[in-house]
This record gives sequence, structure tokens and C-alpha cells, in this order.
Amino acid sequence: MRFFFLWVVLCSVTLSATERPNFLLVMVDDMGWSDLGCYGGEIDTPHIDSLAAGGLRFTRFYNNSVCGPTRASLLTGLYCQQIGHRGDNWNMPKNYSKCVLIPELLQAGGYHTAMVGKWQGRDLAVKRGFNRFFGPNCQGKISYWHPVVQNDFYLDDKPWKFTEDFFMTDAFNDHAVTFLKESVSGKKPFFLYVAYIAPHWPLHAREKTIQPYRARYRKQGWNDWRTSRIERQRNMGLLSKEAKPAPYPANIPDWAKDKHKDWQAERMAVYAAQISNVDRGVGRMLEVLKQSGQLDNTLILFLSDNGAAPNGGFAPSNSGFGFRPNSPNNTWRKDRVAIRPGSGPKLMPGPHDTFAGYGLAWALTSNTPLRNAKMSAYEGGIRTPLIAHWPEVIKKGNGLTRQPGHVIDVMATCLDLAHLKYPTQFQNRRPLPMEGKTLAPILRGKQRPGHDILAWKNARGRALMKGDWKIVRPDDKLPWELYDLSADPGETFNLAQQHPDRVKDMTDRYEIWRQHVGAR
Ligand SMILES: [Ca+2]
Repeated sequence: MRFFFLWVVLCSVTLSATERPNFLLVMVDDMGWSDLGCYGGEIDTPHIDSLAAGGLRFTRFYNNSVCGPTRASLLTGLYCQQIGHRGDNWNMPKNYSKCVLIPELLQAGGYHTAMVGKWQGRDLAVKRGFNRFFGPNCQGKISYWHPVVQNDFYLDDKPWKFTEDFFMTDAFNDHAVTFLKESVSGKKPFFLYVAYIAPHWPLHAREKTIQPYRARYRKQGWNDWRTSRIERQRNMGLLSKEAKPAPYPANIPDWAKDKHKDWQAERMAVYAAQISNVDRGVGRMLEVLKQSGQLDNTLILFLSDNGAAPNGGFAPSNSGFGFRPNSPNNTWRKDRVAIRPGSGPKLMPGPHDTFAGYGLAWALTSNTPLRNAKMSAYEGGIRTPLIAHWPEVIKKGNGLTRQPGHVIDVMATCLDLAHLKYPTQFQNRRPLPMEGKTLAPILRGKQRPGHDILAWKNARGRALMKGDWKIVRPDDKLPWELYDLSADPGETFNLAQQHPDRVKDMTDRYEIWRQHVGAR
């Protein structure tokens, strides 16, 4: 009898340990909605696509359209303004007395926690709940090739010495694999957060990773690739047959008439190479999970922190991103090698001494079929792919869900699945009540009671969403526009004139939200 009792106790202990899943949260930086193969893109992302093939893709998941505000919300489960973030610059939560971070709560709740990649805090990640950390404390523009000022790299709490053959995404991939191997061999469940900086500008990549893409983007340009993506999205069920993609703004040049096609193609080829490099890292992480037998009990979430970035111009130039001719810039890189300013046919992007972006024309292809880009509250700024992979729970592969969600939901999801409660007090802090809601019902194939509203205020956009309806405007001086996202994801038909009562109701709600979160 006593033996039986002990056996039951031991079993229940083992069961409760396996019940709590591991978390692998992977976020890329400035990647558009349709760059991944599984969202209609032509970039080679076989490993990320395999997550979609065995998991669930969200068609309406949202971020805060800029790096810092998204990260602040992602890690705290709060709107960024609630923790002293205006939504217009790119640092981490400013007011830690009002929030807690996911790793802090999971660590206190028995998880092993680790992070690789972009950290923007005033203090180090290992002081904010991570047992292990590798990456830069980002305070300025970065190079993928070399150490630069304002972006010191740390391994845990120690400054990290750069290796001879350093390339940032490769270093992230290597450390993610190392931390994951440590995590799977430990007794605790784990939370690994990999925050890539790719494919954020500058366009830096190794020649061998660019090469496979060169011919692809010389063959056809931004408009034709956009058409190809729309066709694939319609076939995949990501875009209905009737839905109209966002129209091109009038200033987008015609690819057919472009005089510098090889340079334009090179810009997209380097961008694609950066995403491929992330995909290789995801493949290596998947291999570690498979080998350890822990893939089935690991919830993997893959998303982007904002829409594709418009920076980089339409035409060749001899300056950009703060680098100008006849203006010395040999103090930015720590080895004092200067960047050759500008970008063009005689200065192709990719190498260590270049600094370029791919420009709005390609960014709109990345965001196909959505309107506008990073920083905007139109869908091209705030809508992100989200892939969820968790074989133990998500049994039916290749699924799509149209239920909306937001990065504020990740905190609630992790706590729910880890059987932890959100605290009213943590250390000496009194965190505000969570704004996010768990995504677990959606992962289990059910309808969840979603958000009554979701809302945004950032430097170049304000918006509020209620169900399929969305009001949006680029700034406070312009009238609100109204869109029905179920029929019009491209935000092409402004329905504000037809539905004045709905606009009034939603603007009232926006005002209540604005005061609730303390947005200006
Ligand atoms: Ca970003």
C-alpha cells in the first residue's frame, strides 16, 4: 500500500513536470508579412516552413510596428505606454516598477531561462530573469560583421570578445544551439528567447548566402514578385480571392524602367540571404530538439517585431544612414575601418564596409498584400506572421487561424501553460494587471474569448481594432479612416463616410484606451 502511494506520488510528480511545456520564442527584426515561404514568399525558408507544416499559422497577429515598443509589450504583457514607453523610440520598458518580464516569472516558477540576440535594456538581461544571455545591448546602429560603438556584446554578465570569423547571425545561431543543448540536458523545463537582428538593415551577408538569390531577383522585380506572392497567398488561403491588395503609392518606380536592376536585385538578394541565415539557425535548433526527444513538448513561436522597413531609398546614392562623403566615419567601427557611404552599382550591399537598406519598393513586396511599412499603424506596420508549433497539442498540421492576437498575449500564454499566476507583487514591484490573454485555446483548436479591442499609438500611426473593424490615421491631425479587415486586408476602401456611428463609437473607445494606458 505504502509502495503504491509512493508510486502514485512519483508518477504525479513526473506527470506535472512533463505537463509544463518548454518554450522556444524566436523573433526576427523588421521582416515583412509575406517573406517566409509559408506566408507566400519566394525566399528559401524550409525549416521555418516545416514549423507551419506541422503547426498553426496566425493570419491576424499584431506587434507594435517598431522594435522597442514591441519588445516592451512582448516581454511584459502590457501596452508599451503603461510602462513609460511612448511607442516612438526603441528602448526597453522604462519603468520596471510597474511590470515584470516573462523570464523573471518563469525563472521564479522553476524554468531555466536563456536569451540570445537583441537586448536593449538599461541593465543586462541576466539581471532581468535570464539565466544565460548572449548578444548585444543595442543602443545604436549595428554591423553584422564587426564590433561597433554603442552595441557591446555580452556573454551572461561579461563583455564578450569577438571571434576572428564573426558574423552576427551565425554567432546567434551558434549560441542558440549551445544554450538549447544545455536546456534540454537539464532537469527543468526551459524558456529560450532568440531575438534575431536579421533582416534589419544594414544589408550585410556572406557572399555564399547571397549568391543563390542573385539570379532570382534579376529575373523579375518588386512588382512581379508581389504578384507572385499574392497568387501563392490566394492558393494557401491566406488571402481571399476577392480581397484587394493595397495599391502601390504613386512614388514607387516602375521596375521595367529602372536603370540599375542589378543593384536593385542585389539589395533584395542580401535581404533574402539574411532571412535564409535565420532559417538555418531554426533548422539547427529543431535538430537539437528532435535529438533530445523534447520537440513534442516544446511550444515554438516564430514572429517578427514589426513590418518590413522602408529605409534605403529608390535610387543609388552617395550617402545614407548617417554616413556621408567627405565626413570621416572611422570611429564607429571599433577597428576604425570606415564605411564607404551610400549604395549603388559601384558599391553593392553586403560587404563589411557598406551600409544600406533595400528601400520602400522592396519593403512593400515584403509586406504583400498589406498597406505601408514599419512605424505605421496600417497593417504593413503592425501585422506579423506568427507560427505556433507544438506537436503534443497542435496535432493537425498546416493549419490557419484567423483569430486576432497581439504580442501582449505571449506573457499570458506562457504563464497559463506553465501553470503560474501573474503576481500582484514581485520583489519590490507592483506590476500592473496584464493586458494580454492566453493563446492556449487557439493552440488547442478552440475559439477563445478574444480582446474586446486592440489599440496602437506610435510616432506614425494611431489605430483601434474591434473585431474585423479598424479605425486608423497616420497622425492626430488627420480624420479617422475605417476599414473592414475581413473583406479588405489591404485597407483600400475607407468606409468612414458610410458608418459615422461606428467611427464615433470606436474613436470614443480609442480615447478611453489612450487614457487607460497613458498614451499622449
Ligand atoms: Ca524592428
